[in-house]
Amino acid sequence: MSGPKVVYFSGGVGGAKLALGLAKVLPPERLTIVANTGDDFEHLGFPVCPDIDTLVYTLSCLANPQLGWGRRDETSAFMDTIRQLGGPDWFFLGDRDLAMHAERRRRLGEGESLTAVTAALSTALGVEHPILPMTDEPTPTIVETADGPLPFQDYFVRLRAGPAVTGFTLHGGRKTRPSGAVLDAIAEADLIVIGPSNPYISIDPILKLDGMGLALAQAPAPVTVVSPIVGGTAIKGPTAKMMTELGLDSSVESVARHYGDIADRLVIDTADGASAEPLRNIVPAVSVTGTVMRTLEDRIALARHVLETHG
Ligand code: FO1
Repeated sequence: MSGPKVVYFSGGVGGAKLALGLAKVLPPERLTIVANTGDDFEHLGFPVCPDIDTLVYTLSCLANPQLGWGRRDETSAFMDTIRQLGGPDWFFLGDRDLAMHAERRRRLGEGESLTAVTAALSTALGVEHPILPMTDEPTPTIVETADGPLPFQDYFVRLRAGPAVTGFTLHGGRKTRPSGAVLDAIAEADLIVIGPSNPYISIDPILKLDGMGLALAQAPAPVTVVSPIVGGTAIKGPTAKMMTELGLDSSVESVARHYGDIADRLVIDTADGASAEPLRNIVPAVSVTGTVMRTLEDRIALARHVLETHG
């Protein structure tokens, strides 16, 4: 069985777990992964693309299993030396990871698109499934907070997602188009899956690209959303905290309302099973399964559930 043609929208660590599960059950020609690039930034002169790299390292089995981001067996000579020289050390760039950014810098400098660079680097590391940046244009997410606007990584890493969030300025406030490769993949898909990533900072940057709403509306594929909220909280990251700060309940109902216009199906965790019935007033279909992915088997089981409940 080759399965449906799936396009999967993903942020970083949480999204990458299900990406790996899907990659284990679908061949490369049946799965296209679209990565958020709103977290990307220039640091120490290098173009850093955290969600792309988290997906690449996860699918190549090179990811740091404790952190979920960065590489396993990493060393820190570069960062130690930056610190010694009085440079910024709040954002960790491991020695092996640094090579990724340096090679990306070289290729971008030669005029290659981010899509082409990502394909080359992921293939070189043994990844067979296509990972597409959502766009080739710069799309910085700015987090609006009670302390003022903050570039994404300043908010997320330097300030440890501490300041209270009041909103987001996506794509640097500019109209930004999805790449042609992303639009082609969506038009050809049998199923679009939105991963259990943060809806505001990981998925909205993809969904709110200029022309994405039309592309999804015109695509024949239904949209399945996997809830990032389990039992009122997020497994990882500040999703639940953000919901509260934005005046929302941190609940599967808020997830359903957030995606209400585009979701055909919502997958929720067994911990939220009692909410399934009322949620059907917000999204047409709701399915219940274990969504917490601790092991590779969990990831594969969730991927199979997402694919089996399709159609
Ligand atoms: N997250 C951290 O919490 N601290 C870091 O120093 C850090 C460095 C880093 C370097 C490369 C990379 O690809 C990711 C990195 N991340 C780090 C993760 C990243 O900031 C976030 O997890 C994502 O942007 C959110 O999806």
